[in-house]
Amino acid sequence: MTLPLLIAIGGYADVDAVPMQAACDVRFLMSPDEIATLPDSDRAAARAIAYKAHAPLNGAAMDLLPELGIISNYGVGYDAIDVDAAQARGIRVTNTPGVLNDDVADIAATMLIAQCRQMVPASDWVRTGTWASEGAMPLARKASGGKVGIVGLGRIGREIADRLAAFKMEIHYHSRSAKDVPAGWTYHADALALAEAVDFLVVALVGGPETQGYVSAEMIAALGADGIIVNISRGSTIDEEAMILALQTGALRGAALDVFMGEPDIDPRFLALDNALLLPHIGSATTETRAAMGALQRQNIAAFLAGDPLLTPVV
Ligand code: 8YV
Repeated sequence: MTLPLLIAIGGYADVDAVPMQAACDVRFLMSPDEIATLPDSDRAAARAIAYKAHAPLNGAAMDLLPELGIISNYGVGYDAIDVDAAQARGIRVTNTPGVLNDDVADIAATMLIAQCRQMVPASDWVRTGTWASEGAMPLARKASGGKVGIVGLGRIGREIADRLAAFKMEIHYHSRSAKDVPAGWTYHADALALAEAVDFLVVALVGGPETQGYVSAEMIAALGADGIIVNISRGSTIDEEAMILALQTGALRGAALDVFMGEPDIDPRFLALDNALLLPHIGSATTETRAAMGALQRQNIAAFLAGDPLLTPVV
């Protein structure tokens, strides 16, 4: 029996590659640009893409694959995929929601505490011998009891809020509409009003054109010189230029960032900022969660190939 042809784009390790190869005839590529280098016969036969890259996947790439029926994304955020172009061509798109909420929320909450309490500089204080030579570190900023504003109270935003509530923080949030939340949480219809009301902002928006620069220079100014920003969403959701300037000038106390514009080639000015905690997009990066994401990606492809309803369709 001929196996269906699957194009797997991005860095797939054996944990995902082996089960993919059991179900499909797989061509492994690193970026969508390489689709054009496949033999004509492969491009004509390809039924599915398993997508794990962050480079744009646009209509021109889809047009190289006349039998393509599904793009199954490895990740909840699918801003790299031109969903309108896929829909116009009758190509389904799926993502991996739900399975990564806890990991991303764990990272967001701990980034905020770590940034307030200066955990990375404190570790360096010990390792470099500064503790022994100079004594105690400068005092940090209290986290518990602070006012936190969650920008985007979707599935991940809600998990972050629940965790920070356990740190006795006062929860404020902004989203398109008010949500069913515990008593005492405050909804702000206006994002700027949220920034004015809180000490910390945690950004949990979806990426894409609608949220480009959503956390504006004005919001950063409103957060104030003692404010801290955490971002686990996409680099594009914050006006990065304004944030860097605010961090450089002390107009913002600190930032804890797991995502950046142009990652992994991030703006080099970040590297010189000792008030920024920088992580290499590890929100969902645990063995357990990545296994669940890979499984859900493959289940969507299998459902499509079997003609069954997709598990987690975007379109
Ligand atoms: C990435 C993510 O998918 O789910 C998302 O939206 O950003 C991550 O989990 C991960 O970097 C794998 O590409």
